[in-house]
Amino acid sequence: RRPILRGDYRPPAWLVDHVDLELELAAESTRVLAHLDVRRNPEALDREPLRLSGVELKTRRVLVDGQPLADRQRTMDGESMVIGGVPDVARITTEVEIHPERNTALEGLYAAGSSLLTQCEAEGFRKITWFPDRPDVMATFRVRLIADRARYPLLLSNGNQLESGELEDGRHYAVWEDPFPKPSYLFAVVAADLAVLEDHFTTRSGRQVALKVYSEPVNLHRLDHAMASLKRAMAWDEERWGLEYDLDVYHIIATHDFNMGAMENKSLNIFNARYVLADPDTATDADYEAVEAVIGHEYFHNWTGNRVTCRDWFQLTLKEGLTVFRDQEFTADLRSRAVKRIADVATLMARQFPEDAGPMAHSVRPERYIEINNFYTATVYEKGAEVVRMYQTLLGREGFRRGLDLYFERHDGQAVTCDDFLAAMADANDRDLTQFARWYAQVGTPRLEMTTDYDHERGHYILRFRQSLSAHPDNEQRGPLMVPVKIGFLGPDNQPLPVTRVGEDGEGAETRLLVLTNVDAEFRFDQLPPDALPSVLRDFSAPVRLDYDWSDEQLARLAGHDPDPFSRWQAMRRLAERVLTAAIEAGARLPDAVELLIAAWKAVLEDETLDPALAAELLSLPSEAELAQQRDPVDVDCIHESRKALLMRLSQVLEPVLRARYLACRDGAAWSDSPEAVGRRALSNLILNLMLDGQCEAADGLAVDHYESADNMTDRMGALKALVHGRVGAADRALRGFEDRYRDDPLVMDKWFAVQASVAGADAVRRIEALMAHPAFSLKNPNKVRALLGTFGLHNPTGFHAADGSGYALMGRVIRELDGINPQVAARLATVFNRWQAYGAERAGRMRGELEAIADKKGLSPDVEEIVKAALR
Ligand code: HT7
Ligand code: ZN
Repeated sequence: RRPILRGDYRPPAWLVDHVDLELELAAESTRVLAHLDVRRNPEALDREPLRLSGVELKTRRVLVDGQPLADRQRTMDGESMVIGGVPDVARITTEVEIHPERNTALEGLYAAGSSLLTQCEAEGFRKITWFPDRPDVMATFRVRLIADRARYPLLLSNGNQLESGELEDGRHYAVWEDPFPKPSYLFAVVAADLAVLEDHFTTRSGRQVALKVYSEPVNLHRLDHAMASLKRAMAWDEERWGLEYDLDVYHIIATHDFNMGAMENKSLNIFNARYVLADPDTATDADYEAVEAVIGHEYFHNWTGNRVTCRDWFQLTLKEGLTVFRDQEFTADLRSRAVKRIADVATLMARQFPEDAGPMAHSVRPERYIEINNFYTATVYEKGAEVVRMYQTLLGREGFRRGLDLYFERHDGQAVTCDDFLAAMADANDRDLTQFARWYAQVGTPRLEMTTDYDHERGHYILRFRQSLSAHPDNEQRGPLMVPVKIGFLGPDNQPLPVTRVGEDGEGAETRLLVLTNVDAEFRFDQLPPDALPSVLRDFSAPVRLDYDWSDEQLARLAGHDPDPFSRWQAMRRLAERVLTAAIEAGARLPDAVELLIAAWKAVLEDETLDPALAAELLSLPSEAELAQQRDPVDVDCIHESRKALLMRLSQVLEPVLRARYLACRDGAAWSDSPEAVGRRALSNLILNLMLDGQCEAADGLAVDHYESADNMTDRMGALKALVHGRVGAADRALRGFEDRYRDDPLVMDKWFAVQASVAGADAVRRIEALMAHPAFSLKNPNKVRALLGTFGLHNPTGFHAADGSGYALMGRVIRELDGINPQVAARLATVFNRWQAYGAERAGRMRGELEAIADKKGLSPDVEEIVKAALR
């Protein structure tokens, strides 16, 4: 298959001003009647015939201005129907039949339980009707829905309801109209029998908005947190950015059958139930936070994505990077900014850095794709958010706000590009950001090498930087990036020092921003002692890898005393990585530097003034998967043994301190959603798991008590994980009890699958096979696939990489079968083989064999083919 290239973009030859749709909905067969008011685009480059996309549509008729087409007027070109001889302004009518129940790809119109739902981003609308299905074609929609009233009492589409009423044979209808022109990817329909939680929100300018959150009736009592989150998001968007909601109703629908997290369809968001349903008995604190963040994210898209949308799919980061940045800020403003920043950077490093170093590496604005669904990636989303954050770092909060205001002023109602966003930021601040544009084009994680020096003659402390890009063909012509680097210094007494650049007057601030623009950069500072300790890349001010030769002792000082909490975490991570790397290289023998790490941990554990949630972040070790990323060849078992040895040492040496902190955190532990309680649960569960890893005395009993006394899912899962991963005798009973209690709750069963899928060791493969036969498991459900197979492939290195290749064989089999069911999900799963070459000849050979077997499958989807071929290249 040939890739689609960004450089080949052409404005659409035809525009659609308005769409009238009628859907006669039934699970087996749905009839779709569409009238499109089309006209030639005056800005088109050529006079091309009208081209409509359609996939798996049974076409009944096609009319132009009410007249049937002669055969020669209509030809097929791949997924496109090309219609010649259409007047420059015309009405195109099509009638098609589609089959929601057979749609296991969950894209287009599909059956989810007893509901019918749509998913149109990126290119699902073409599975519903013939249409120029590209985001720069924006139309108003009027939608008439017809269905059996008993099966589908609820009929929803975008915008406002104009009418509804009864029809014969027990059917009913509803008519919806969306006054905002929108691309087809934001279209949505829901036909269902669901319960609703209703509330309302009054916007700053006085608009009364009805808020409706829907789920199956059994889950009605789990919708309050979603509703509260939505109201918080609406208020925050007004306060922080001056952005108000623009319609009279906002719907959120929860479904268990969904390929991704959620979808921002105009006024009719459809959500994976895991990002809607929450109560203390079934949702962990992390789930609560994720619900709030994803509800916020989809709501924020109403401006960044819907009102101003993307011109083409190469610009995806325009809406996703910006909206992730906005949701990160939402959580940071509502909860702990420090903990949120650390968690976001940890995710970036764990998920995006490997993508940047892997076979599918791409820039945040990709240059080419075969299947756009494969580009909803950590690079486009999370690195894209870092790019947006850098604008704010460079321009300041106010400058960034000016830029965003200008962006909306210029582009409301338009489909635009990342260049338009950059131009608004530059123009609103009178800044030349030409060089900054390279962040959209470069591939891989840039490297910054730093050295320090002291000019004794002049008394200058010197920082020197050299930046470099990875050796990717797309980087060959690139010059240096504009890199914002926040720095500070600690004095010999570990106190922050004021930072003054040479030539400046007065006393500088304790954190300063340096802006690198050349490959080599030098910065000189006054009034610093030669032994000042540099703290660099505070707040992770740019998505780069920073190399500097801090000594172990210096890292320990930064971990204990840096005023920037992110930098404390970063230093702690570096120190732990050093200890682990040395251990891996010495056959799982810990180096002397472990003593510094133990001391740093002890200080954190004994610091009662420290937010326990921050303490939990500081005490989290890099995972086996993260350690593997940095190694070639990867010795899976030695990494596992080394990490285990470190956990053992830390927990045994620090046992009294751990136990004391654990008990302090558990004191008065009745469930509350206060940040303080959430932090204490995070820290106590971390310590509990550590004590089991370290086989501390009586830790089993502690875990059983923790499990049995839990009045919330965070503690129940924390203890279950400790028991199961610690292979404690009581684990089986706990697993059975958990299963009995939650067997009818798919979201909680996902946790039950995941906790077992991540148990280390070669026997994991048999366990996974047995769990795949469990009645609650289904390959048709993406959440189940992610919970069991995604966890196994990504978070269970010793199981997945079992020396006999059984993990690979299992995964290969699953991917081939899943490809016929749901290519999008199969393609995601196939990325587990991405670094196959790094695992030594024997394992590499087996993994390559599986990749080849997948590539050879007859009728392989483009989704999986693109991933697998990139890995094999
Ligand atoms: N914008 C949404 C993306 C999305 C999606 C993409 C491809 C296939 C299925 C999908 N479901 C949702 C989600 C978001 O980023 O807000
Ligand atoms: Zn999004």
